[in-house]
Amino acid sequence: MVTPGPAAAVASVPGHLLRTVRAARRVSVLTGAGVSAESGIPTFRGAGGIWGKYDYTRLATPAGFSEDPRLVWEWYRLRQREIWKARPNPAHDVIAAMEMRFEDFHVITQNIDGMHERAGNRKVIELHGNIWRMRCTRDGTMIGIPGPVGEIPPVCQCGSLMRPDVVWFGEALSPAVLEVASQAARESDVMFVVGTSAVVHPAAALPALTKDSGGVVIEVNLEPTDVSTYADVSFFGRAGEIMPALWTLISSPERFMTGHPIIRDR
Ligand code: BJW
Repeated sequence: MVTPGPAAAVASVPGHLLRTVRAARRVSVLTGAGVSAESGIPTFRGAGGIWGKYDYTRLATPAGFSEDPRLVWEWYRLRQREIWKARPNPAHDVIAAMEMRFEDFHVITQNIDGMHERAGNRKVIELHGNIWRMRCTRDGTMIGIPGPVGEIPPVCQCGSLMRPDVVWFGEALSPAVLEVASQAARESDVMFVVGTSAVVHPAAALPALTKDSGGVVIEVNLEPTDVSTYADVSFFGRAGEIMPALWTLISSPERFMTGHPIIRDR
């Protein structure tokens, strides 16, 4: 069987959706671990995923941190080293280019790796924090981390333990951050949902806000997710291939497309 390449796959996008995306003013992209997979940063679930190898209750919960802060920091230092070596991939690059093209654009990411910023995005809403920040467990003092941490566990000037500035299971997301993300989702003419299993809430509910407000949802993932049940279109393939192919289609001048089968209405 011949599998269609990414260009052929995106060429099946209905003409009216393509026109909607081209005319869109307010666009958002919700990303998950899959967008960074081709940069060599592991995803959480599925084959080779982090949670298949590590116990999240010990590493990504407040109770796990209280129990063994050194272990948790060892794990974050390991991931910092991995992320430090990684480079943004073509999917990150396209998402950075989108910010230049659309008037009102937001990246809403569940990732803590800072790769969107490294690719050039400036309007990034980080739902689950950032691995390159830590905060004091006593007074909340925030400190940027310029590279993988050395001594662990890091300690604040006040003598208290520092923790990674990320959101663990059972912890509330920042209400302000969640409100900005929800508003962006509700106001988006188009939301792209890239590389997320869409199982972790409240992030997983954001695409439905776009859909319920009359916006278009376009999904890019290796496999179907809950979002696929209501997305206007889902592309199944690698984000680093599908996103550039989609971007070529979206940014090609309409006049070259006249009469082309890809803008035919279905
Ligand atoms: C590709 C690809 C390629 C691969 N190209 N695609 C029951 C119902 C609803 C909610 C709950 C519930 N039980 C418990 C909850 C709450 C819980 C939750 O949602 N749990 C679910 C698992 C059921 N949520 C929380 O606890 C949240 N907080 C909360 O609800 O607070 C309430 C509260 C209110 C008031 C007071 C107190 C509390 C917090 C969630 C925090 C999540 N944290 C983590 C760790 C962050 C830090 C860190 O990274 O170290 O966030 S867990 C992990 O999952 C990480 C991710 O951001 C998050 C989402 O994962 P993501 O990004 O979707 O990755 P994967 O691996 O799941 O999927 C990758 C996808 O990419 C796959 O689909 C692949 O196919 C695809 N892919 N390669 C394209 N090349």
